[in-house]
Amino acid sequence: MGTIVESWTEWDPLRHVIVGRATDCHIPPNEPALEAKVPEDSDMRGQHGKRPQEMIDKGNELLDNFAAMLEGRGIIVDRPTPTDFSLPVTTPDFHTDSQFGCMPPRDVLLTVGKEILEATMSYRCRWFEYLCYRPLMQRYFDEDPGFRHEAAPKPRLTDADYHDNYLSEKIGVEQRLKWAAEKHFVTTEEEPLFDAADVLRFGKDLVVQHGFTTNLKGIEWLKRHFPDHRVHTVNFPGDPYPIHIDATFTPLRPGLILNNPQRRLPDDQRGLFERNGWEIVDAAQPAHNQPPALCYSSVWLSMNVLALDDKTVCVEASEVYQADQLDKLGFEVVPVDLRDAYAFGGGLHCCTADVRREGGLQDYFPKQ
Ligand code: DAV
Repeated sequence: MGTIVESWTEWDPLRHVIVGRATDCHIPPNEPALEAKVPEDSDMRGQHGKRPQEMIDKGNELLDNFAAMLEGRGIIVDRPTPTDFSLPVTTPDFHTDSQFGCMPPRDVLLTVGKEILEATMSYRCRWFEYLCYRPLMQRYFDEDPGFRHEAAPKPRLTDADYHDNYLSEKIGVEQRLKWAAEKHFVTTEEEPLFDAADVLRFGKDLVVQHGFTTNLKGIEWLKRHFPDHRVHTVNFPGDPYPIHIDATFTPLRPGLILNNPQRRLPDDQRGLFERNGWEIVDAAQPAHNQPPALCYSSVWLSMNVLALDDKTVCVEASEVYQADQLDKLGFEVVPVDLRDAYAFGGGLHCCTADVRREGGLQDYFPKQ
């Protein structure tokens, strides 16, 4: 049987998925979006170039094992085709000396129903990342007459896209938290920008994080692009480096969301969930005090879980507190060894993108 593209939620039964690769992953040279995101005390500051081959090999081994486990459960798994990430990106508007990688398809590809939408992205080093997925998109297009392949307008990413006052490594966490609370993020409103990983799918409702990688114009673009959906803007003031919603707010099944206790959804944004009887619970503490070496993400990848259906969740194997919490909430927990692949772009949710989940379009928030 050929491919069918269709997925409306984060938790319906997973049947077909893309799992990323660590191959050729680079630490990109500095650029405005990265200057703002790489934590001030990170070991990545001042470094760039291809990551050590033995770390890449280890990352690929873990990603391959994860893919094989999913296949063992009857899920179809596809993989991207890495391009040469040592190549620069040059457009009429900007130049950067190298690219990034293709470990986190979740950042680039947004599956909504029968559509897969390539996000604009906001990092110059990630401008061409969609190319790694084009062989798959072409095949899905050939195999599934209902598949809608879409791409958001490529952004220009000139200096006008970034606020100057974020371009310093000495801002300090206090100032960052103040800015986050004021919704002053590194990206300006010059043009629509969004990463796919800032969007969560709840049937007829899409919940989108406004932060470093997605601006209000990007959210407005999504509203116009998905006129049959209700698009809700959220933000999480407790996060000094707000990129991607998937280590902050994690829906697990209808009625239940895990929320990062350091990045709680503000009270005035809870109405939609409360009116419709959804529970938002604090996620368990991460098992680690530090992210692994040369990693962009925080320790909260602990809650970057992948739901295989509304009763079964993949959790990183060392995240014992998160696993225990999910067990107590009634889930079957599938432990997956992935920590040594985090540095290539994130956790279990990041390194996957939905092609098909069973189930049709439903309204989980009838009381708007
Ligand atoms: O907490 O560092 C990571 C999100 C990756 N998609 C964090 C956010």
